[in-house]
Amino acid sequence: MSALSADQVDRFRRDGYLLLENVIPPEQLTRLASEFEQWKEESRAHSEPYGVTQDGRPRFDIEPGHSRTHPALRRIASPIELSDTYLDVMRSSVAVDAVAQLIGPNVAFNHCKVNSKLPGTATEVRFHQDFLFEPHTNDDMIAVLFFIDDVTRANGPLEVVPGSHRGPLHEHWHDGVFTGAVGRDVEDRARAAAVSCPGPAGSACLMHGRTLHGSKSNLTGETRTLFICAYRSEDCRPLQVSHVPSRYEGEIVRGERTNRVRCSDSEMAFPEVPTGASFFGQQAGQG
Ligand SMILES: O=C(O)CCC(=O)C(=O)O
Repeated sequence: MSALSADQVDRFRRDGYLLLENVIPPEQLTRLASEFEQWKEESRAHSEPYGVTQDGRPRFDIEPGHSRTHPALRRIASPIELSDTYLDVMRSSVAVDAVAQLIGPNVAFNHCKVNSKLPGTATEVRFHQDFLFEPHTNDDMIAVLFFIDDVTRANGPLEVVPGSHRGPLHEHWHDGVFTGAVGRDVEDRARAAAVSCPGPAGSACLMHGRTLHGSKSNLTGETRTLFICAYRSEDCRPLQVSHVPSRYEGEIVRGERTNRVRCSDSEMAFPEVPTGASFFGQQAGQG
């Protein structure tokens, strides 16, 4: 049986995103949440970003203002290298079957991270398009945002501009610097057109790599944590080193390896993006 109905496929193609509920089974959801809780507790002992990823940058990122009594762990790069639970979700979720239906049949894993907004933290993500952080030979790329907590309109939900994946790629360089975000004029228009994507814990939002998106800070006393996994069609190849490196990068998660490369028919700008640019920036988009 297909993971998505014909109507869901049409909606994804039209809007560039699709919310699916009940994607993570309850037991797995409990494990994801309790492992995140453990990482949050460990973060109390640190006053600087810590841990180390494949390329030597810190794995755990904390917001300015983080303290033992007020933990503000906001990002974990590639948690699948620390946790079999997260690795299993990245490989085995029905959301990956949905990705295969949309851009498959052959699908490779790109990268993943946890993005958390703990109560009383300021992290906001400016509007951006993921493709600009990770230029590829074509744009068959989908990020799956798994909801570890309930995501409400007030706790900093993902906001997307429906249909923007069919529009242009916008400049993310401003005054000679890669800011990880679109310019203020594009952002104003994006904000006016954006819709938010709330949903219960256990849901997943599938988002096309060109879709304009961002999110505001969490104004509530409830944590909002997402586990974000990015996938690509197997014939879609990275044009630069991943900004969130992983030893699983390129693993075939559905279908098979063909070693074919397909280049986009359309004209696309491939900007030069410094490795890791803005990944740890507070206000910029995160790709
Ligand atoms: O955590 C969020 O709210 C947004 C995440 C995002 O924009 C991204 O990872 O590209």
